[in-house]
Amino acid sequence: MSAPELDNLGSELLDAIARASTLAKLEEVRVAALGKKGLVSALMQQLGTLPPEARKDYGQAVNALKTSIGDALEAKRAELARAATAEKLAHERADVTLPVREGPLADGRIHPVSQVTCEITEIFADMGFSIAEGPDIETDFNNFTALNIPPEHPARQDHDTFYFAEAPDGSRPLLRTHTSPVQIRTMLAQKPPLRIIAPGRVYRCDSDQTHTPMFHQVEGLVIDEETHLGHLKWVLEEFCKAFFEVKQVKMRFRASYFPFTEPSMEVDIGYAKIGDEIRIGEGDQWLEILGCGMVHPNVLKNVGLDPERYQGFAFGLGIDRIAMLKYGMPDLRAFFAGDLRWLKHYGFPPLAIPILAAGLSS
Ligand code: 2U9
Repeated sequence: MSAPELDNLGSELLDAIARASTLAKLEEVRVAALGKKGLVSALMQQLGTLPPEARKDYGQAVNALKTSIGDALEAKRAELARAATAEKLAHERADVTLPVREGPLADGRIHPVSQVTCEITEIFADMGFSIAEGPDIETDFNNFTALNIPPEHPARQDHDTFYFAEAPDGSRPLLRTHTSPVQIRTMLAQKPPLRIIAPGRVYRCDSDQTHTPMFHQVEGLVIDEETHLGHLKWVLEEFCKAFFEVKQVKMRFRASYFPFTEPSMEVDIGYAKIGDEIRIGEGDQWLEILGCGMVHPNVLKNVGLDPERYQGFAFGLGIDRIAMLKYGMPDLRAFFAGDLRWLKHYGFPPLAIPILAAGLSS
């Protein structure tokens, strides 16, 4: 192709570029001109057929054509893209006054058990307790024997334990019936002084209006050299005041029996019933809310602590029950039914994180 012919071709291509009215049409022109099987490639292939002295000029001319077509294509592409944006801006409108669409923060709810567990841990953390956790599947030793409940002890029957099949070594794993094995593990792993609470799921083969086969407990344990009942009473009283968000509480400690504590006590809290509402700290009625005592010397011995040197107190309470009491939820079984209507009604907004200084439930 001669130089004037190349010039002609260049003008035609530039014309085609100028006429392209859409990005798609421009792309067609680009492929026809610069694509692998396009015009410029074909021109380059002719290079070999020319006499050697003509090749340099021809090559330069084709390259110049390629550059000018490339530049024109890019300029046109930018122009068409600008025009497309301008067209969109002219016709599409965003109403910035519309309310923001509600996301998961508006719809999601925290289960009352999670919320109350959080409230309880916040209170004890403030008193210097650490949070301890352990597995749901436990050994017989950690759940019973170490806690002064030997194999033939009648308390084993009270616990309605879910057992797994016997292992080849004759041991029988079980679902923990209380969170006490967490304290056993902690005492075996750490040296006193100890100040821990163990919240978590526990399992008993029991199901009726007021019992579910899985429920939640929090237990506490303090072990030191001079720990006594006075400390226990103070801790529980401070806990009740903080949890029920009242200035005063009336508490009654009744002698009781647990294999793992001696002496053992059940604790009642004073309340008044006004209509359907229960007011803690007022009135003259009593409600049992927790159990406690001084850790039995046998339990200390079982984890290798000298009861002559160390003593401590422990307590346990049911999270589900105390949640029902604080937030006026009448039916325990609804807790685990997975009914979204219930959760919407009784659940907590995700960012209502309990903070003592701000008032737990405010
Ligand atoms: C160790 C030593 C002692 C934990 C204790 C209770 C009393 C208690 C019940 C309350 C209602 C369980 O949820 S509930 O059914 N718990 O009354 N728990 S003392 O004593 C321990 C724990 C661990 C090593």
